[in-house]
Amino acid sequence: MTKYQTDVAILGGGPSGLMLSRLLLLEGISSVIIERQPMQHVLERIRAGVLEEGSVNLMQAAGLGDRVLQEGQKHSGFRITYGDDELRIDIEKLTGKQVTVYGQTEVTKDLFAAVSGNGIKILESVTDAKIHNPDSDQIKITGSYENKGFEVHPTFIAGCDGFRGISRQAIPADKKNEFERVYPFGWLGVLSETRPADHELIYASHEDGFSLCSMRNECLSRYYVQCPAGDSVEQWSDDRFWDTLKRQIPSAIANNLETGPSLEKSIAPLRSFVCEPLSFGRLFIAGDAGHIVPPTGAKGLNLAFSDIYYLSRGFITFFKDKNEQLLKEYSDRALDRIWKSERFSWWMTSLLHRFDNEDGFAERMRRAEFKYLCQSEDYQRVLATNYVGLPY
Ligand code: RFL
Ligand code: PHB
Repeated sequence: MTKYQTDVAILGGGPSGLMLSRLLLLEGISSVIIERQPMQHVLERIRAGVLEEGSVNLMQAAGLGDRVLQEGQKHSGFRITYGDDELRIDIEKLTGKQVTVYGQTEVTKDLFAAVSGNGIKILESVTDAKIHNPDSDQIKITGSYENKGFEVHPTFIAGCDGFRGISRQAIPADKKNEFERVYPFGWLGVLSETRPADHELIYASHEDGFSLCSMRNECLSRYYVQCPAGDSVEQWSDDRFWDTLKRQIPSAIANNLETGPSLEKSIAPLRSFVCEPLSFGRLFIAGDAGHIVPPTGAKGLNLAFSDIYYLSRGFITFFKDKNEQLLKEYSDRALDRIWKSERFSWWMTSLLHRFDNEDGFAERMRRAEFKYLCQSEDYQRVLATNYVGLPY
């Protein structure tokens, strides 16, 4: 049995856990990261692509601004299309801000490089992790690492273990409320070594379903099409994927689309979910462990980072100033921002996707909303303000 003593035990080595560990490290606060997967797997997972200014600022505060500022693409707008009609949302003109296209794989790579080998112990490929006594000072995590039992004895636990992790389950049922919407569709994502459809993102609404044209760099594209919940990637040959995408984006863009073999293909189910509160005793949960948004608004990773900002401030004032106030306020502060992003992601999803068994009324509402957006700069500004990220 190996025993570790630390200030904060961090469950999960995804972007939330790594960012927290890094911010604490800079303040001389120790942490141990406990991750179920091999870190190589975590580093290769292809997910988010769009960073809010607040997330880039947090990368800079973590001393990791160089690469994201150099290699990230600054975008000052994106397009929404409805059939062959299109509207460009000029986010820079409307808000004075831009977003940065920089893949989650790159974010994770930067964070991992800053954390590993800098005195942070990362227990990877851990099995059977368990949280004990979260509401007492006997709090600990046990599990198995490299076929040997371990115990981590921290002052606090940060549950950054994603939607399917164990930390949210450690909050007793009568001490939490969970709110959920499961959508009847998912996103089929494809990464391909092709020139992106455009230099900006295109969110395409079509009567057959939603599509998104995104990118990672000038020769690497990321595309998504709406697919029924429960579909598997085996049902989606590359040809079927490209045919669907081309049908659902404006014909002028489809006619010039460069296609090629998929480097990666995966299906993500779409869900809205929030757990209240985000803390129990000495356990604090953050990122996807506490909430999920559908990816339509590009908010998941950005919300995870704003949680980590609030939580890191809480731990730092506790360990530096012996002041627990910010930790006590963590859940309320984080939830206030989370619910606004939940609202925005749900709204974007409803506007752009097609649901099962819809009647003509739903489509008319969607069309009216698109037309109103086209005509009202005020409405566009509301969209743009949420897209670039609410302040924290
Ligand atoms: P993660 O990334 O799920 O990491 C959690 C980690 O915890 C580990 N774990 C455990 N470790 C120990 N013990 C256990 N029992 C454990 N159980 C789980 C897991 O192995 C994992 O390594 O959560 P985190 O760190 O909170 O980060 C959240 C983000 O990954 C997520 O919100 C985003 O990817 C969401 N997202 C997007 N967010 C954006 O801000 N902008 C986007 O453009 C965007 N696009 C997306 C997305 C998510 C997508 N999918 C696949 C869901 C596009 C897609 C398609
Ligand atoms: C992505 O590039 O993966 C991406 C971009 C925007 C979104 C979601 C995903 O809203």
